[in-house]
Amino acid sequence: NQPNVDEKRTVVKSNYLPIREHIRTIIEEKKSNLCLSADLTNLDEIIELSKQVGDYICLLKIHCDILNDFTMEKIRQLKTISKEKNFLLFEDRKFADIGNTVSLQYTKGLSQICEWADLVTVHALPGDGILKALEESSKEVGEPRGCFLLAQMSSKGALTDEKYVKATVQYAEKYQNFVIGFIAQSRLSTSSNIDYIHCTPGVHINSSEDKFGQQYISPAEAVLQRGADVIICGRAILESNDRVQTAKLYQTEGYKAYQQKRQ
Ligand code: BMP
Repeated sequence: NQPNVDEKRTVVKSNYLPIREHIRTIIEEKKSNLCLSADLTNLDEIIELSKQVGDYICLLKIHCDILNDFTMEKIRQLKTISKEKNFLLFEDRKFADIGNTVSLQYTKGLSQICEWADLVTVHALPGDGILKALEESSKEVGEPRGCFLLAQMSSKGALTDEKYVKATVQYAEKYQNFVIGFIAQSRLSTSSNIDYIHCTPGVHINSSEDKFGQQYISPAEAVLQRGADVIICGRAILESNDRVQTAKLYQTEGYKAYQQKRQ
């Protein structure tokens, strides 16, 4: 006997913190505001890596459409590790279509993202129907789900100008339960007192750019100058000689700045 939607919502209320609060709690408990961007093409490798670095991160971000060996069984294994190690799973899907299509992309197909991803990324470009559709679909699962709206991108030449950012913030305020924060390069001013979580990608200590226009700043700059709560690091860790030690380094650097900012 499957619980109906209302019963599932009761489960959500009784067992889980709202997702924004949950992330803040993880950050404090684990002393980590590091999101590892595990941009690898092999899910088995991500599973192994998550066991090694899971204690040092608050979020694990993946791109499930680059995985050569994606199966629901493997992604459930990753989900189990995320619960054991207390980090949230984040699919960087960058939804950007009309509501009806994104709702299918979110819940159906080979990857059934909504079933396992605590968080996803969404572009505001199509208008706020995209958020209505994703939020509605998210209520079909028995766990809290949320999204980050892409307000500003780290890549050179991004078209996210001031007007676009302003409109994005307005959508976030309209869907404040589902939109838990932003992917951004600066602290965005909002008209409510909601503590939106700001995540900043493009973080690297030893590099300032890549050959395709990615632009990097240091963890301290991301947090203290740009106002990030969470730093997103991919190749800085993945391409290092020792992924575990480097993850610990970014954890330390990121959290030191996070504490400094919140004092
Ligand atoms: P790296 O640290 O290796 O440059 O990877 C950054 C990650 O963050 C990638 O997964 C990319 O898709 C994502 N990202 C980004 O770099 N800039 C943005 O503005 C938004 C992103 O999601």
